Amino acid sequence: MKLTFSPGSPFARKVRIAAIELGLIDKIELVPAKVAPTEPNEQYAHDISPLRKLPALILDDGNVIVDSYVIVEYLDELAGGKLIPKSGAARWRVKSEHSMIQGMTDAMLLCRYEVGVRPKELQWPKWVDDQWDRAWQGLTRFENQPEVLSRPLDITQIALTCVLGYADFRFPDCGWRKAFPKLDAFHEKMLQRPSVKLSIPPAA
Ligand SMILES: N[C@@H](CCC(=O)N[C@@H](CS)C(=O)NCC(=O)O)C(=O)O
Repeated sequence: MKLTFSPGSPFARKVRIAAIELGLIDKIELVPAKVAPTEPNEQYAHDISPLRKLPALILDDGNVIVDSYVIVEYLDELAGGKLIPKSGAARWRVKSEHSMIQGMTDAMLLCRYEVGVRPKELQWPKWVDDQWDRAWQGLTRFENQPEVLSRPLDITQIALTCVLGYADFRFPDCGWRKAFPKLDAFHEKMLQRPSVKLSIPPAA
């Protein structure tokens, strides 16, 4: 299998951490890819995904799985189901938590694109503030859910680690550690895992 990725992508990082935790990383070749808004990558659009987003998992039979959640779900199934509960209330709780963190990560990424990619004269600060508020309110929600932070490893915790790592990477002065001490302690604990440590985004 091949996984398209970039070292700074929080979505690709989630898949990489999951693959390591599931013991599948040796079956996956990491393929660096460059995709960005307003920079058409025709080959990627044609061969991998018309959405031009990474990560994508290219299976040995040529089929492509897109979206980091779907990729993790696929890998989790291959490994016997360790990161996403198989049924019942726990399954829907974890999927829903994960969707919320996915939205928070999307919101941070949109802030990054607005501030770092969009021409200055077209930027809309109120819109950035609104997106940032969604991510921040989401972090507040998880700060107040200590049971999520202390249970056995699952996809919610991996995604939460990745959104916090993305905040460090792109918004190093945002002050999340001071605002969210429980998330800080959780993040420090997660950093003890080799999967988390070796996938930290490089200095921006
Ligand atoms: N829902 C997607 C989001 C993926 C995503 O937004 N990836 C970013 C990189 S971190 C991307 O490919 N951006 C390129 C673009 O939007 O043009 C997932 O979870 O895989």
